[in-house]
Amino acid sequence: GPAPEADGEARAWLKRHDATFGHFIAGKFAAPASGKHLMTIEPATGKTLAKLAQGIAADVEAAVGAARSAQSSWAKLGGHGRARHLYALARMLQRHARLFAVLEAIDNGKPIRETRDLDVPLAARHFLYHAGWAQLQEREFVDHVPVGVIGQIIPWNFPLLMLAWKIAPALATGNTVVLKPAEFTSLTALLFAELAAEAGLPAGVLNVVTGDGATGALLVENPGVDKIAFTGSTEVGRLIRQSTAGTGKSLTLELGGKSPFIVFDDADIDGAVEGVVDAIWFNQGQVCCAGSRLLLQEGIAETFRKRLIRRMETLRVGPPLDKAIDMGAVVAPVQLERIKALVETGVKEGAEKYQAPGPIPAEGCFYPPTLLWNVHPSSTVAIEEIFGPVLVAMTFRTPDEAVMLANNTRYGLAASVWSETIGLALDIAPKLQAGVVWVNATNLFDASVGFGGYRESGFGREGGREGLYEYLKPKAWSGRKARAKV
Ligand code: TXE
Repeated sequence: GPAPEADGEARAWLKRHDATFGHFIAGKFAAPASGKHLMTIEPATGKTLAKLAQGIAADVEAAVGAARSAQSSWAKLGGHGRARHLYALARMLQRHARLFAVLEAIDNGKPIRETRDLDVPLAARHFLYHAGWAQLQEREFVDHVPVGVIGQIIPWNFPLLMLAWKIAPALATGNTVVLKPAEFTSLTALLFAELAAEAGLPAGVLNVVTGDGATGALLVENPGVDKIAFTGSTEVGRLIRQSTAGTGKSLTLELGGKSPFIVFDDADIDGAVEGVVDAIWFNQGQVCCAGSRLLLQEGIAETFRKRLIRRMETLRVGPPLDKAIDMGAVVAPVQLERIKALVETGVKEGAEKYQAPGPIPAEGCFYPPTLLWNVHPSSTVAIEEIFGPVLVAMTFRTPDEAVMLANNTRYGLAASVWSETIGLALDIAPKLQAGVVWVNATNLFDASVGFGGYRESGFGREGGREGLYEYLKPKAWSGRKARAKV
């Protein structure tokens, strides 16, 4: 197969920083106020990768202060001025695409093929798209003003891409940002902040404070923050909603999911099998909108099971920098244990377990592609988000039953419908309670399409025109004609 991607440049960057990082505040690295660090590991090997600063209140205050000082001049720069910076950020990502792709793969455990072909180019595209909006702002968003200082908390499944989803619309509309990346995967955010400063982004416009959930909570509570934008677990989303409820802060939440993947008897079965591979084994299944519940119409269930298992036999699990693998490592030991425990529960509750038979590296956080068959709709694995490479399957008889099963969840992020009868697909799609419905497709994203959930998957949209409104406040103007002086 192809040679593994060389990691020299990424290792050299780590070495240049002695693999020890401060926060990034007001345009430069700042030593943590506590002097305390947390370790981040390389999930594929279990080895320590870097020391990250553990942010305490003083760090958060410094970062929020820097963002506050920078905000009015950033807003006054105007749409065209900010667009120039967003274009520069996109070009910076493109210029260092390989370094970002390799560092992301090492830090997160995901395959280099995905970081190279998806995470990094989609992040760049997000900046390009929002540069376009920045140029249109004064005409398209008349009577709107920036929200101000935005606290953004992101998860570990798409560290760089979630950074782009968060900061591009915020900066485009004249806000400044304090970003708290996930403790497992903060390195590409630190690299981004460093290179953004080199690319001329004014100091204080983007600040990065690292640390665990306690640091995130400090950012949420900081009175200098005007809005919180969060992507992560539903549990933490609920906490953040509670703690911002009594304040003037605005909030958007992008939370968990348990998205249905519905296949009707008349579907293109091979196409749908490939769809499943993408829906649940892309990014080791650590995808908020993963098609994690397979709903099969009874007539094709057995054929589908056989073809899916045959396809699973071809999936390769291995080190992230190996270009021939389909799946890398999950992000951390705690997630691996969580996945294992949920699969055990599924089996105890009556599911049949199939796992891809291919070899798995002995060290590191690897877990095979897994199918739980004959899952009862009320069993734990049919309800809980597993957030790993585990698909649960169940069957239905009629379209009405499919809709009922699909909507039988507290979530509502995405849904996928497979049928060669367009009338059937178009009848089902509007009945599904989800922020996006894909027909004969899955995982289609674009910077121009607002992404977000229904119900406990959260509220607010990222991307598209609607995503920009999340970072703007309407401001009505009215009055009387000034009295003429005589
Ligand atoms: O998420 P957390 P975890 C789901 C998924 C996963 C589970 C646990 O099911 O298995 O959550 O993952 C910060 N105040 N998703 O525990 O804790 C935290 O530091 C403020 C789905 O890693 O939600 C990190 O930066 N911030 C999801 C971010 O929140 C807090 C992606 C997300 O971590 C905080 C991630 C607090 N009290 C997990 N506690 C998706 N929908 O994409 C933690 N954080």
